[in-house]
Amino acid sequence: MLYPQQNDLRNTLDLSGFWDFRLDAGEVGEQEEWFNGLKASRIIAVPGSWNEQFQDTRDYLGVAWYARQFYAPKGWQGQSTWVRIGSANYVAKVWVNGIQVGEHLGGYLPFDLEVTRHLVWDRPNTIVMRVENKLQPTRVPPGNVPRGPFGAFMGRYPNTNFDFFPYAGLQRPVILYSVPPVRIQDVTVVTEIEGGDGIVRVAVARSGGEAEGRLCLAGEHAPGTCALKFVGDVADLAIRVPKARFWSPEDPYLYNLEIVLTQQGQAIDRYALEIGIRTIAVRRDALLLNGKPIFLKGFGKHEDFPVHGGGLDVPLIVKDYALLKWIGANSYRTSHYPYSDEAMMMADREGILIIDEIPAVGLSFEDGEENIRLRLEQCKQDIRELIARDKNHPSVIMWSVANEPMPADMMKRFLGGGAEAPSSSAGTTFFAKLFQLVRALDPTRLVTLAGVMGGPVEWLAMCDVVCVNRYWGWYTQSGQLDAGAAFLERELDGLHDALKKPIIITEFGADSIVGLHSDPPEMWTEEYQVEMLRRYLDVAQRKPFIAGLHVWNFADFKTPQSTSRSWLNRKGVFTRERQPKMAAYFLRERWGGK
Ligand code: GCB
Repeated sequence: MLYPQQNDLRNTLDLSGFWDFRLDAGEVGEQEEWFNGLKASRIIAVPGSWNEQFQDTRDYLGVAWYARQFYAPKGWQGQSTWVRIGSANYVAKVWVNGIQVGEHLGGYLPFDLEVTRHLVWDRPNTIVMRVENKLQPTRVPPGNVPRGPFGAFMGRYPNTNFDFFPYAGLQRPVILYSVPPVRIQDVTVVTEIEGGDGIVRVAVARSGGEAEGRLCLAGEHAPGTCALKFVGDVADLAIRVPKARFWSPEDPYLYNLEIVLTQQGQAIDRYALEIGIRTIAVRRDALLLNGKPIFLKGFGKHEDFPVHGGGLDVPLIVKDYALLKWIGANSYRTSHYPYSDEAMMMADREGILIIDEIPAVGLSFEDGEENIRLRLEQCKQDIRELIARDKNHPSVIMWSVANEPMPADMMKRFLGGGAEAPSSSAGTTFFAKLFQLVRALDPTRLVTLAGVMGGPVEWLAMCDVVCVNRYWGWYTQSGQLDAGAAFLERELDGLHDALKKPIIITEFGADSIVGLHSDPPEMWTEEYQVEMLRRYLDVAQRKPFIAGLHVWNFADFKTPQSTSRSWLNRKGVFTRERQPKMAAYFLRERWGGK
């Protein structure tokens, strides 16, 4: 799952741009062979969600078809050609020149399909995709959950089991790429620190046949070129970098790693990566980056913007990282799904620490074993794909396997503030499996889940760092900031006594409507938002075991319609258009932003 790269031996062709698009509400497309090309179509932009590009597709969550033509460059003949779909939300089937080449389940993660045999070289090729995004209880994230805690009592439309708009379609680039027949199949980089030295462990997997290879690590005190020795199709190497320059938010220094495969001394494949030498660990109450305590300041975010919806928006990524720096943040969580490759690359370069989350938001355990099993399978697939995609990013320090999974008596516990004995055994088994899988796939990073108010403590006990989302003073103790803060303080002390681990408050915040003011502060005003954040920051400052604070949310974002949301979730400290609210200036002062 290497990100496609252009160099002298590999090629890429970005198929972003205008595609043909057609809704298929009656689901007749396959029968009528739309995979050969679309008639009566309209133009749509890829990447981008279909929901905001037209008025009639805003709430459409069914089947839709995408098609376009492309020439395969003749120079690619003899190579192996693939198509990489960055994200198709939620189910995709893909045809090239009328032949089905693959399908994929799950949004927000890329998949690669080999198309070499199906290409023509002397006329245009046609690529067609059928994408379907129905909200279903067995999907991750789930929707239309019978008796779901949200749909049932809040009446959301669309009926998601989560609090963001279920944007659909081809939301990230579709890239055609070619790689040599004998090639670098995968690269895994793990780093350690010994005294002032860095140890860079590299595993290179090759495929397609025999080849020798070399690796070049360039950067401060890096040793340069080393030979790769393959045993079977894998070459493992440990490189010592004396007096290495360690990657951190203050100094996000990246080394350049280049891997070359050779046959009779000739380069036949090449792949380059930017890597950071760093470690992440927990010791008693502290989160340690490169052996030193680090405090996370940042946000939960969303990929959300007018017109683009959840679609990749590169200027927005640049803008958001500039604002993270401006406000003095050093981290964020990819709530509630994996973000684009581009967002992760920027995090490496800008020195932003990432809690990388799979789309497991709104999980519940009340709808029978079969549904739970199907969601478990999807979560496992998401974990495998996410780790395969993001394992080499120094910015990624923690995997999050879920956001606010809900125990059976969720609403009672939520409103009562917890404390009762939990009825959570189905969830406990479920998460034990996910934690085990993550730790087996990547023992070098930390694992967590973001716990809901009143959620079971035994789920939090599985985490390396305890992450909790808290809204005392908003959803409960509404209008009573001091009562909320007092409750928070008691609860945090209790959690720490019970678990003896560092705690990050991964969500806290209040909605505010720009320009709405009151003194004394009332809910929905900018003052109330500031005062709520102030109280949480003050409580955290008194607790040495608090390892981080992630405000909910970085920016206002679109949600399904409901009585509890005024079109957007307005807990952003920036507006949806990225203008600062009072809360942004407050945080900037507290966090020492530039
Ligand atoms: C939460 C959820 C998040 C919501 C937020 C809110 O606990 O994790 O998805 O948007 O609360 O604003 O209610």
